[in-house]
Amino acid sequence: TVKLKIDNIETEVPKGTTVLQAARELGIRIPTLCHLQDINHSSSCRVCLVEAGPRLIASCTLAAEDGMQIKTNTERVRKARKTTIELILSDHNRECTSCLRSRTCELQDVAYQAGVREVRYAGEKSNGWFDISSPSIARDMSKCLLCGRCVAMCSNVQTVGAIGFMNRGFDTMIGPALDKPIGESVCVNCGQCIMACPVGALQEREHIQDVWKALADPHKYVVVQTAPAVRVALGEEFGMPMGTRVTGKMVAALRRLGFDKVFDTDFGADLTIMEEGTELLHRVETGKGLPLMTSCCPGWVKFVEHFYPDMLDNLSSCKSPHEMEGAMIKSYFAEMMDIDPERIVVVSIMPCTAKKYEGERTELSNEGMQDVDYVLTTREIAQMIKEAGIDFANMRGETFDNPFGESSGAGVIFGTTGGVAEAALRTVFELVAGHELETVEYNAVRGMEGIKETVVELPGGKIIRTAVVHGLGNARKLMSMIQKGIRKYEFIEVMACEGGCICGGGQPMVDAKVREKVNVKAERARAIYAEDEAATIRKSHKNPYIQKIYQEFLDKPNSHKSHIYLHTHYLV
Ligand code: HC0
Ligand code: SF4
Ligand code: SF4
Repeated sequence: TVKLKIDNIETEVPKGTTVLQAARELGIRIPTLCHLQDINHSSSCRVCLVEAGPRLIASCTLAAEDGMQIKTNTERVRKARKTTIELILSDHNRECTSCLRSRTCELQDVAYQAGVREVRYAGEKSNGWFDISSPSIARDMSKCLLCGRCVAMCSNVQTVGAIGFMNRGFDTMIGPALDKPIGESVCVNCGQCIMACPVGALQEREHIQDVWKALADPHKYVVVQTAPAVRVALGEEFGMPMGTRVTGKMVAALRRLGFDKVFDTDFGADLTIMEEGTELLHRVETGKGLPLMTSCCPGWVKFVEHFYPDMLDNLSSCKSPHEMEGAMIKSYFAEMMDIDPERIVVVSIMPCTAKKYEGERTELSNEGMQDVDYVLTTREIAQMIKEAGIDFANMRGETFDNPFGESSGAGVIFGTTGGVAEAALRTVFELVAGHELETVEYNAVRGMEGIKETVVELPGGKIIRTAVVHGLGNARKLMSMIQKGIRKYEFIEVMACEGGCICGGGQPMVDAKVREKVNVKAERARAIYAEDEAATIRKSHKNPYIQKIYQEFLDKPNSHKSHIYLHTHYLV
């Protein structure tokens, strides 16, 4: 350990601790913009200045040393911080009132905390490009601070490297190489760069107006479905504590917005388990196409297309749950209700920006109709609820509509890392055994470790070695071990975002300083598992509406009809 004094308070911290951390532990809040715990340590914004003897120095990269005397609150420090922030603001598009990060903007917060009342410098504005070339991600370069948080996220955590620093000096910018539009880069649309951005420079492509328009059109039959992870995060947008489950309130609010039916994507997840579990058993029996890799995360699918095209056949042919559900809404449900499917508009509420891209993929359509018409993020639906003047926090809970309203606990855990694997094992085991089993929970695939493994022996002796990874950097490590032959598996679950969909690129923003105190992944995952425990049905094949859809429409898993509607093939 080392001993130092910060603002005359003596403290002892482990060697390697930064002055910024040491100060925070003493309850001294040094403002920062570029610092993102465990991800970005570039000291590029220089807002976190402190006095170390005669020097003014950035505290986020300054290692605490024995005998240091640090001052964080002198006239000189306060003035220098203010000047730094004013200089950042001088080159920033300050249309705050109409910015979608108004309220969650960390630059606003830092300027407010520092007491900035004027911007004394008239900066020349840098590149003001608004890039909407991607179906998922919009870049407003007039707001970029060059803090580098998005670059660190995309390169170090996700190992995609779609964006980086370009040029030097005043012309420095962040973007894809050669200043290409992001839609033409290797970006996989995960949106983790948005979650890292402290301001409104990176955003989702908004589709709120399209959905309002559809809702107002009397000729359209507009149905909505909600992903598992949305119900454990949406409350945060309305001031509720992280990890609050708001399923009932969410359903009630959606009904109030005017959707004709409010369905649950968890039903689609149950359907996916039936199809993918059957596919897994088939591959294990024939020994072909192993390991089977999950295909429900469109960020991961695009990652495979770009970086591991020779393993495309290992991806499950199953469409993702919300796409399966969209296909069933426009066929089975349309038939049942005698509605022309061309009139139906399917809106998916997802924690994810990549789902916007997925929704537009032509592989996910049928007879020229997209399975899903619009994808809105958790943040966008919160915006619509606010625009409609709905008092969300005080709503009385309601339940989903059938036939896609009933789901199992297995469907809901899809929202967290390990959930798809656990849900699949619950069903696959019983399909093979032919009788009910006590085991419901598979703890080995739970938790936030980067790579998790479990081995399950099926009745009859076949073995399913399962690996679960989250975060594309971890996925790259796993793929490399598989390609080198160091590891062998039958089944692999990959979610592009660390933590799984609960921490997807469309979820409520969490301030960098909150992330230092709260384990966002763990809080939201706890809520997901609580939702599963509270469910009366815990296994997908026990869902009576799943049994019904096979009896009335699909026949059996992997049937000819399910191949038409529920499966696809990615070719690149
Ligand atoms: Fe997910 Fe999904 S679990 S990808 O993370 O599989 O977005 O929540 O909706 O489709 O069900 C996201 C979350 C989903 C899908 C489901 C899967
Ligand atoms: Fe990188 Fe994901 Fe952002 Fe694309 S969406 S630039 S892959 S972090
Ligand atoms: Fe989207 Fe979930 Fe994949 Fe993240 S992990 S890209 S939220 S599907």
